[in-house]
Amino acid sequence: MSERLEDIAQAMVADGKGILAADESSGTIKKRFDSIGVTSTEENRRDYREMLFRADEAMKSCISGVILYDETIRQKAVDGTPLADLIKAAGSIPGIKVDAGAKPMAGFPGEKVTEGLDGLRERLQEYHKLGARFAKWRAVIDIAEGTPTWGCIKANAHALARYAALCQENGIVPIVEPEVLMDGPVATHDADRCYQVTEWTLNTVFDELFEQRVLLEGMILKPNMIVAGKNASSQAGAEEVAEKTVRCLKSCVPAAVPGIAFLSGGQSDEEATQHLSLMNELGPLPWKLTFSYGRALQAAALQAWGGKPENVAAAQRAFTHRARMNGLAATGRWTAELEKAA
Ligand code: 5MM
Repeated sequence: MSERLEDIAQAMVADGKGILAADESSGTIKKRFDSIGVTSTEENRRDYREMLFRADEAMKSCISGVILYDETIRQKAVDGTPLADLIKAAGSIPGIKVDAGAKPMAGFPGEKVTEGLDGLRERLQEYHKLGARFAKWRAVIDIAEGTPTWGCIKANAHALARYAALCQENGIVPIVEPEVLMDGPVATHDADRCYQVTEWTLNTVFDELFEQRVLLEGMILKPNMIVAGKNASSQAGAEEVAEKTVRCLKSCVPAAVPGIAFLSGGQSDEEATQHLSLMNELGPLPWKLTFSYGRALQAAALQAWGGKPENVAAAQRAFTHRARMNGLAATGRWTAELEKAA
């Protein structure tokens, strides 16, 4: 495979393919495992992720890349094959989460700034040797009374740009993820407020990317969709979400960016798929629109697996189904009938 940033970025958003976000940090994967009554041991985490990466049909046809956590990129499958090699063998690209998490921001009560720039150059060099060709850094912007503030948006956008520049220096495509939360502690805002905050955030992020000399052709944007908060009294319909998201992105994201791969953020599996498909139906668009889902790709598989080896085939079927539906959505060809037929 070509090592050019532009080529890697294009491969990450190849037609009908998207990204599997399997980079849950230890705390998050524990929560996921708690929900199915499975203890979060290193072996269980390995078994679960190996099950996903060995789902051949899904991986080969629909998954262009997998975002891994530090532990996972170093882990070996039961037969001794490095998990990163399983991903490569399926024709998919291993990626790595490199941020150190969103931490309370000093002087900004209730807001967070993502840390992890110290020593990042050296970590990226090591991850490159371990097979990673793209990375991910997630900034978290919460909407509540009086927040977000300019100080918080600016600090997060600056860190994202510094991270992206370091990635590119080391031959790694940065996924730039500024997530405006739909499921924060309050989350009663409507879709228009989400639009306003997302527009503000994206414009700030692209200003900072320009200032840090980030090559837009060699990056992928991972944004939220324009949706109401999960506790809002009224939720936007699917067409409205698609129309507002595309309008917001068109006004903020330069056409030089090869692709936009959404997070699911707490939407149901089917909503995340339907929204993506509807957006692609609004084309032609200046960039590819695809998925980089965590929960919306894994929830059904996690339930089906339940930590039992005898459920591996059923869990792989559940994952393959979601991957196929999202692969169709990435080209605007998903329908509710196809969902049911399967
Ligand atoms: C898979 O979850 C990722 C890591 O989260 P933590 O660092 O909090 O453990 C997360 O960044 C994820 O990649 C994105 O939010 C997309 O996942 P969803 O579930 O929102 O589609």
